[in-house]
Amino acid sequence: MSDAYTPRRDDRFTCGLWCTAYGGREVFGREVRPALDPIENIRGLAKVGCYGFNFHDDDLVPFGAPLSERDEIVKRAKAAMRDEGIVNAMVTCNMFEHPVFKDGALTSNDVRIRAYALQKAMRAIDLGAELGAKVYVMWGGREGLEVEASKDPRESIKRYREGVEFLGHYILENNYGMRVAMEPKPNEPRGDIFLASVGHILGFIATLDRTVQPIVGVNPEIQHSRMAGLNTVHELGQALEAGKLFHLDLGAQKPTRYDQDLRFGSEDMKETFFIVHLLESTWWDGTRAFDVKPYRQDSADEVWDLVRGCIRSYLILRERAKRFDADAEIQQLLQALQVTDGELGALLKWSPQNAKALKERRFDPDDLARRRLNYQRLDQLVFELLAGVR
Ligand code: GLT
Ligand code: MN
Ligand code: MN
Repeated sequence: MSDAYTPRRDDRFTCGLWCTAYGGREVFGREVRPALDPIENIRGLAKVGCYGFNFHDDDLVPFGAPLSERDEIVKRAKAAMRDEGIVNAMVTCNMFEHPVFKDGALTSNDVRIRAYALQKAMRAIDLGAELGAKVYVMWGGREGLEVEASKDPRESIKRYREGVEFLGHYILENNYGMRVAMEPKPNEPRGDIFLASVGHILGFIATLDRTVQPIVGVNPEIQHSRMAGLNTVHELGQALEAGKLFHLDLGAQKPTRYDQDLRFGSEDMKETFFIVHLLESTWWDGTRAFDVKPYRQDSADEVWDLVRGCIRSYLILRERAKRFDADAEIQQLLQALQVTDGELGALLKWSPQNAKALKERRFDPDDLARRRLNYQRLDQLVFELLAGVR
């Protein structure tokens, strides 16, 4: 049965293979669900309405598999993609699971490990290129520390830069047409992870070499932003304004806890609404990617309900975003907030003459402070719209 909240291909919803394959293993308990075959996983995601899937090298090809097995799996994956009409949108490299990465990959103090990490990453990029991935995500889960004395933070960032520049050049050299999206996270699995927020990554990108810089951007994740107690709408807004939002991981999270990866929409509906509103009202031609985990309590078939729920909640909020834009009272309140004056506005652009004119201008701050903003009404209207009574 289809309704207004049935996904279409051009909605471009995607999901990570690691999400639906998550068996429930965590620090206090082992798997609660049987392993999910990656090819079945790709088919399953297509059936619940995904346009694409995202994967780590090791999600598809088991770690250390010989080349013949890799090629065979790629063949089967391509056949499944063709049959089901699903694409590969994003590839990433697992540089956190194997014990070799226990103290970091690209920022390890051991040059042999940094070299091995680059080799593994290049192979992951090749794999993604073969399947058509447009984005290479770099989540440096192990790039951090618990023992502050163990790493010089300046040296670690230099090493990180060397690694990102190397991989950026590799992508350009091969004409893979891929862009790199770096994913920040404040902590977990490390006590502290380098490049903890969107702002850290934007600052880091500004220091990259000029050849690679245009193809490197950010992959914010709602959960990671909320773990740090930040405002995700503002993080996304700044990345968008900088032209650096290359991917984003949608999910839900209670603030300042471990990475919960809850179903999109299941926490903080208002912030989630403004995320959807921002994406829908801006230039955004990327995918709508979910990075979520089933509950440990879910049975094997319920992992598909997780993805269905994410998609449906996004589409419901998108419909609410349209209503917000069409709501006469809300729009009138928003318009009234903007005070414009062409002559004064022109003075705000720097020039020595404008500086002189501004210094001489007379203002009445008490009068300016008296303006009524109507924020009680505005926020109440947003609540009523989201609660479905408007
Ligand atoms: C891991 C992490 C995610 C990253 C994935 C990509 S793996 O599940 O928690 O946020 O996006 O490496
Ligand atoms: Mn993520
Ligand atoms: Mn997460």
